[in-house]
Amino acid sequence: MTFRLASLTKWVEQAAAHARADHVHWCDGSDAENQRLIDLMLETGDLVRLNEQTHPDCYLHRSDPDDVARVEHLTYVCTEDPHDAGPNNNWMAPDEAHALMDDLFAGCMEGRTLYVVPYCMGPIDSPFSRCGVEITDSPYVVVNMRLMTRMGSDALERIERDGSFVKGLHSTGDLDPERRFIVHFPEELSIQSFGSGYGGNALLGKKCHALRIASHQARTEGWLAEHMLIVGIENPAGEVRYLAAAFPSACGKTNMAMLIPPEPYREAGWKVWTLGDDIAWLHPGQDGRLYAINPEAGFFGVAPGTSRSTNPNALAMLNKGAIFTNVAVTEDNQPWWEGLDDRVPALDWRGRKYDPSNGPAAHPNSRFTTSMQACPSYSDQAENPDGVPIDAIIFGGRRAQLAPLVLQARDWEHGVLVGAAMASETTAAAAGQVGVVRRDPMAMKPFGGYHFGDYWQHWLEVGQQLTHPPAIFQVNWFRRDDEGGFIWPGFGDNLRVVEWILDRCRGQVSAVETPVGFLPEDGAIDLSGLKRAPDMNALLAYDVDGWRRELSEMAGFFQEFEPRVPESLHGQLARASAEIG
Ligand code: SAT
Ligand code: MN
Repeated sequence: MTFRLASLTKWVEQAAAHARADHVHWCDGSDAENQRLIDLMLETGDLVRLNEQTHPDCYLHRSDPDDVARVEHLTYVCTEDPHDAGPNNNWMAPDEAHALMDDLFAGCMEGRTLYVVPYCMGPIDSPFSRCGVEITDSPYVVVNMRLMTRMGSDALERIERDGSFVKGLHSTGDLDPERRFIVHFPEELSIQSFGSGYGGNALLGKKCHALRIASHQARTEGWLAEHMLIVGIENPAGEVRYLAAAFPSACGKTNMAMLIPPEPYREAGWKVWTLGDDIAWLHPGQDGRLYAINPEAGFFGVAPGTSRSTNPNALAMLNKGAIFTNVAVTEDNQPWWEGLDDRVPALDWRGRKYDPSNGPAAHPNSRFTTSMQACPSYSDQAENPDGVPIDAIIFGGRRAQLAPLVLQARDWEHGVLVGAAMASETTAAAAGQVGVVRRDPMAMKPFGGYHFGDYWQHWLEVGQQLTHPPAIFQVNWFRRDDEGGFIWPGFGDNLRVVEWILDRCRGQVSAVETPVGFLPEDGAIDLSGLKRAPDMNALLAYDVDGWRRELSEMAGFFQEFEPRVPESLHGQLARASAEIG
């Protein structure tokens, strides 16, 4: 490479000098480079080769046992004005954060190689894509970024063309949880992450760039960066409609993104096409519709629970060229996790002889990384630089009670209320207690790069630009009965609900109107072919007292974001409360 952007070269030189890196390596993203890094990690023990017959080119990484999830309490948004970060973020003054991080990075790469990782979020030739460069001392990060983004020479060329990029500086440091910080400077378009090698903390293109920094950029540029899967649903007539769906981490986004239709649907000709499982960048189009691209190029999915019955497409793409993190292995060195099958693993995620008294064999947040192209349901529209038009937006949470299987918002403005008030039980994807209900607006609680009040206002403004806005829905696959069992079968059968959603979008079915939105009429959800009919009365019940409490909790939650909560959200809430009485 002859010419390089001066701002990029200068930043790399400064970072290398400050961290006292032994070598600097500019990544080109080639197969040969990838192989060299893998060989290096096999030597150091950072990777373990898996069974070459059953899983060619697949590797296992065992992380530090204290470094297995995102650390929300150590994640900061550093804006000049603390109010701009909002109560939804931890805030630190930019000067203070720079001083803290400068200290941590000083000399931290002594004896190590510094990798320069140019990447593009989104199709290389899309006007909606945005680039970044991650500096890291972790070869594990490099090989994961190569699967998760368009990484290497093409991205570097685009960066030189664009003249701008998001700066991400990362070091695993000494993996000391006391010296671990993930800090964002949205106003400088930069990220610094120290002390963790885990996915969302270390693969900076993902949550740090494509959500926290991008949501800030999106606000100034008039689009939305969202924690959403993108999926195409093909009906028996061959028409494909696209949906975007937001769920908190570890609530089944990957499964829904590559859903296999249940038997009668498959026979009738329904197909599901995968465009993304985690992040969507949404732009108002010239025609007044909303268009989506997936900024990522790979999946970083939760392994436990993935099986031939729950997600056969995922299993099919995990046989070749996949990286596993913190899963268990069988006697013959195949990756294994709870819910995969009934084999007994030999070693647990820490590499110890498996002993059930130590807990699960695979870490509950163990992950696989694969390229999107390996997915059997990969959509031929995934590389479309213009994105795909979205007919419906779905907000989903994990709630044992109250939230019905599906509900449709009255319109965009009401839909923004539905999204803003989303609640879900916490999962193992973040450090902390699991199973506690918390409000998670638009599933963006951990990922919103600015004040949620401003964010909801921005959603409303984007809606105003759309003459044909997507219809907005709320779903809950996770309702439980008195014995604690799930009432709805979930997984592939979720297509039954999606069919109703698509029918509603096209005005083909009527619905029951309640103060909190539209519910399916009796019998409107097709249950044909189900072995056991679920209790639809329970799943679609409208519990007046429960909703009255819920609305007052929502009002209390919005209080935290005053004075920046948009007037129309108050209006929507007041309308629902008045109708409930
Ligand atoms: O760890 S990640 O942030 O990459 C995945 C997730 O929590 O959704
Ligand atoms: Mn996610």
